[in-house]
Amino acid sequence: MTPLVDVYVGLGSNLEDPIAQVRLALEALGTLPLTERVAASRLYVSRPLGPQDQPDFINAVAHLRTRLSPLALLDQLQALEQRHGRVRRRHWGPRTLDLDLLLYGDECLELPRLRVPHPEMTARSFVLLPLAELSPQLQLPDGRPVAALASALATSDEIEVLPE
Ligand code: A4P
Ligand code: MG
Repeated sequence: MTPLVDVYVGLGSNLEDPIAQVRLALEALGTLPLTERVAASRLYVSRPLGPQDQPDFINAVAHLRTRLSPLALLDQLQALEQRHGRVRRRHWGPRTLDLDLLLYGDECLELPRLRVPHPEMTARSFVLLPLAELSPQLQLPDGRPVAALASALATSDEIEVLPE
């Protein structure tokens, strides 16, 4: 049987009650086949990266352990996006739910449908802050520590933890 692999999934929403979208999706990630949810970060609110004429985003990161292959996991994530009414409109535009596979163990994949580690993650405080919160000792496959990358990027005015 395929071994259990530690994976991290980034969640983002800025349409149709984004807080509820992200909370529901965090629950749903724990019900994927051959997958357990280890932990979920707090919710973060930030200004949109990309076009500014759209609402603020709610973001979070989930830590999962899975026996699914990378592409089988991506299929599950995309099916979950569809169940949340995801409509693909413009690139970097508003969305009800965006699920990005950030890390799949220590694997580096450059497939037509899947690039892991997620190529934008090291530039995004809304990914690095929740990731460092979940796993302060985590390193990228190239050895860079996530916590150091997060503190290099973090500025308190562009991203905040959502009060519980
Ligand atoms: N794909 C390749 N690698 C991956 C991966 N590691 N995880 C492919 C998930 N998908 C991956 O995705 C396009 C294709 O990427 C998929 O078909 C998949 O096979 P998409 O979500 O349909 O397209 P998109 O929304 O146009 O682009 P993308 O790249 O998902 O956008 P991003 O990079 O996720 O950015 N601002 C804030 N504050 N917070 C946000 O969460 N998100 C975005 C979207 C923009 N601004 C934001 C936020
Ligand atoms: Mg995406």
